[in-house]
Amino acid sequence: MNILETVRGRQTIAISGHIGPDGDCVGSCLGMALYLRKNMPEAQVDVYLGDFSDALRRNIPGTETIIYDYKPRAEKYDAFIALDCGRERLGDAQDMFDRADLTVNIDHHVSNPGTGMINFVDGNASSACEMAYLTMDPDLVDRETAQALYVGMVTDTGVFRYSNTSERTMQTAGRLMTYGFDYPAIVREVFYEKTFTQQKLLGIALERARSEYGGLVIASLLDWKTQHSLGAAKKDIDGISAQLALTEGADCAILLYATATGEWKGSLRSNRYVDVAAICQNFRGGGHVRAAGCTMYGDGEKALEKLIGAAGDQLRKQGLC
Ligand SMILES: [Mn+2]
Repeated sequence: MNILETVRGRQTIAISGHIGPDGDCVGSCLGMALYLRKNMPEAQVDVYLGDFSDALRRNIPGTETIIYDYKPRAEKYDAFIALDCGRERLGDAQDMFDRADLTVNIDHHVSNPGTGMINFVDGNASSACEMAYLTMDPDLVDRETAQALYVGMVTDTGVFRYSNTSERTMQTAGRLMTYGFDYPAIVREVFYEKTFTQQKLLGIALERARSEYGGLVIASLLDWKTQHSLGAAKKDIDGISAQLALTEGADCAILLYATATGEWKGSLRSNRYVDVAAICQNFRGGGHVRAAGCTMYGDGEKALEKLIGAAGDQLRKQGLC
């Protein structure tokens, strides 16, 4: 697909991605918008997205032009480009998509059959950003567009570590780097950097961590008093269980943390053997086999014991302990 040819002559173009936008979603939408604004200066190009993190805002050029209130800035768009999702995850932008004269869908989710009149969907691509770049003429891409796309590639591949990273991914990323932006800063700020509160909480969770079943299960608990004294919010907890799961020899990580209302939230991760979705389904939760969550009540220590025991049961059944 050549996106300039695809939307040639269209005067009003809307761009949007999925609700709860991540780095790939914001990066692909802004990368596309910056590219079209530069190469189709006569067109009105509007981006509609929900809110996202400050780190993404600082590192993706053009976020100040995003329309967050989803109030349509055109009666009916000549073209609508959906990135990083199909029509069903567009949220409040769905109506604009349905009314547009031309709909284009660029995505990398296997589950998306292609919901536009014109589709460019590849379930093997690392990111919507990788695909967006393939629709562009490299000579017409500028540094800002390249930077926006690079952010999305970094986040969706976990800094080129996940199995979705292909030879083409690395070649595309390498090509983007030639446009000359500060790529070490992007990797640090959008992927590795944590707030001081996040660091303190992680430190406390690690310090209190228990190693069970010969190190196969690592578990920790954060009570409400600890979180409250640090002024911590839900987002400060994110990433702790993933960090626990990086312990050598560990298969399953369990973090149990209290919420303001006195309930407990379990955040579970596993590397190879334990099906954490199955565990969480027994405690008002669910998720994926390798990452899941649940809600528990009563005494925190006892709740943690139950989760540890459930992981142990699975490991025992598989003859691992
Ligand atoms: Mn994506």
